Amino acid sequence: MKNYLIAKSRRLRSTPYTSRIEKQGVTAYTVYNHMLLPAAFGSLEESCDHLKKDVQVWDVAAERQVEIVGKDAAKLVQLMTCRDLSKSKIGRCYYCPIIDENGKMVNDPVVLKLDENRFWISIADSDVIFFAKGLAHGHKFDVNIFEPNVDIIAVQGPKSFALMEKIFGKKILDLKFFGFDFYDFQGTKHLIARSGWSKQGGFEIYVENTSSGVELYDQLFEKGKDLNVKAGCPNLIERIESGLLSYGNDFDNNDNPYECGFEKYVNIDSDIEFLGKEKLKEIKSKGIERKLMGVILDLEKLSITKSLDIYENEKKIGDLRSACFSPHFEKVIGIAMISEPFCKASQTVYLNIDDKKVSGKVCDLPFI
Ligand code: THG
Repeated sequence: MKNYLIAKSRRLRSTPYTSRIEKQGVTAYTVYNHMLLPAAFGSLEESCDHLKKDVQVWDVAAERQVEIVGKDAAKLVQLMTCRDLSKSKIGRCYYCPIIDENGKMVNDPVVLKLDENRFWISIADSDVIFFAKGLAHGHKFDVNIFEPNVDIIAVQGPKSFALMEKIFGKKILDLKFFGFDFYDFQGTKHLIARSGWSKQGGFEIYVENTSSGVELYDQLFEKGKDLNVKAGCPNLIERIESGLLSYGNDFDNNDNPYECGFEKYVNIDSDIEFLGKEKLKEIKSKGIERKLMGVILDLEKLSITKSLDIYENEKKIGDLRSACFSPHFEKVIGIAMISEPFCKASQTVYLNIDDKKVSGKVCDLPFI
């Protein structure tokens, strides 16, 4: 397949770090929340290896924030998610499915509780801000909703702890998974969370002061030389192996949270009010007819630009939504929506790829 350039414009927003990652050798972009998101720095396999061994700095400014502030902020955030936030604490992050009135997925953000009446919703690739504004207007909520100037730098990989300690001191190591706090860099406070879209450990720096943020970006590379720091980005191989799901790729507004494996974030039995609650109760009592599963294919190369049909004998039983070659498994692995009763580990399946019959097996997520 031929590759094409992406035409840049104001609508396709750059980030404060774009000029830096371009000097550092970004080789592919994707578009996420109407913004450039780096997708590769050369070989995905080499970057995956490096991410598992050392430390990478990622420009993930495209993980945009929707700020909700005001008297009814907590009510609005709770209305949008099926996860019970009634006992949520300031200084914590919460992975929250956002659900519409039909019980279908709208987004799967990380929600940060900044204050009792102030939240950031760190969104995946869909326009949550308009959903939030519509709901707030319809319910006559007293809230202010906007996209703040926040551009996240992620520091990911096993050596991220050593690198962050060099810059912010020992106390950064006290941060618990999905906790956040404020840390000083040359006189500027930055919100830092222990989180990130990899399972290799790390931090996310929510940069509000852009000029301090770009200084910090450069410092991470300066101080990380002996740790073999490299520029990177969310890695397709690592995230599929780890079972980190991607809105728009693995699931979208046609899927419900049970089908996506999000049941532990669905609290239909608590007395909180949220959109789609009755629908989700109905779905749960009927039981789901399909589920996101892993698949391992007898194939050494596959890149996906649309769903691919999955068969068992002559019957279509699902669709493959993401895939990559995994050096760990020495096969193509992928994430697929598979129908009952075929969504069980070791079910054999096949796909037609380039007019060839390719066989594979269903497995549980995560792969690793
Ligand atoms: N970080 C921030 N914002 C984001 C993402 C991120 N917005 C877009 C996208 N990623 C949202 N999707 C996810 C998906 C998974 C996780 C975070 C964001 C994640 N999951 C952990 C897991 O599955 O193990 C922990 C979930 C939990 O608390 O149980 O980290 O990456 N800022």
